[in-house]
Amino acid sequence: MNKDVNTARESENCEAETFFGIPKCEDLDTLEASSVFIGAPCATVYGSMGAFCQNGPNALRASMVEEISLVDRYNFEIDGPIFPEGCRTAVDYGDLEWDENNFEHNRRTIRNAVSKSIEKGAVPIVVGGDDSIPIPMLDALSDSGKQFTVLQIDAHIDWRDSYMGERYGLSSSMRRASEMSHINQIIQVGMRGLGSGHESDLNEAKDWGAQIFPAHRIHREGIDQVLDCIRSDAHVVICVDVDGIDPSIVPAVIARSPGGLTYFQVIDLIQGVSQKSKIVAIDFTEFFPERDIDGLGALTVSRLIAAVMGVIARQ
Ligand SMILES: [Mn+2]
Repeated sequence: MNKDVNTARESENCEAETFFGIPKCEDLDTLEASSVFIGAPCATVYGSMGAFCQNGPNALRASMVEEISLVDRYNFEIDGPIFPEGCRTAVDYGDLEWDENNFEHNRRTIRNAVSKSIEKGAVPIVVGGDDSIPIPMLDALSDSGKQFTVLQIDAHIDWRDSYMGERYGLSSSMRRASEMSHINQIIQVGMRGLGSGHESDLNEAKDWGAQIFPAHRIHREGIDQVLDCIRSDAHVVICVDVDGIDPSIVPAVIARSPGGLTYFQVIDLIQGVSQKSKIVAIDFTEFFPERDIDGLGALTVSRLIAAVMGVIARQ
């Protein structure tokens, strides 16, 4: 099938109603799905940076417009159609409303949406927004009374106690996770280069028991060592900061760092978790469409999210 170049260009700019043409969910009280795409443009921002990822969810929806007619085709990443017959599909809840000056309100809105989704038996796929989004998402899990494993994919460890006077910002997500009594394991994958953290942050992460796999170790030794850390009865929350992926395929981030994970290392990690244990929630953060190159990052991240929907539908 030849695609008309002009048609493709036009669709890049058009507004997509939902991600990948999946049904829209207007009310989480009536939610019936395997997973739910929840756009979260903003949680807690640093004053000087603003809500720089606010257009992330819509850019990812727009990048899948050309693919909507292919939703029932064979997807080699997951060995079948995204939603095989007999599986519940995913739905799109749209974007949560937010206020750039009221972070507590944003966090409460995210927390409530995640909590309600889980209560309804759907896995929340929370699409940011910057990397402050995971904090209210992880907080919402305490309602279940269970213990959780966090698997973070990121170029950075995010263990700052506070940054620019803010404790709930994007540099502190794993530090805040470590303080939650319902989180008993943190595995971090993809670290490299220079971030905002100090050596003391890394030492405190290790002292807590965080299992840290820098990107170079993943490239040398593979991902099985990561999956080996996860117990088969674990409830796993996956936090994907898309700067954990290599900037050659996801240039749409605020600080590109060479040597990141490949598309298939990320897919295999997520699929491996699902096959071994259970994914209970996942987020994709730090997708910054204004820094993208020819829609390349949007293509990579939206294809990943589509594959994740298929992985979760099979759980
Ligand atoms: Mn990061």
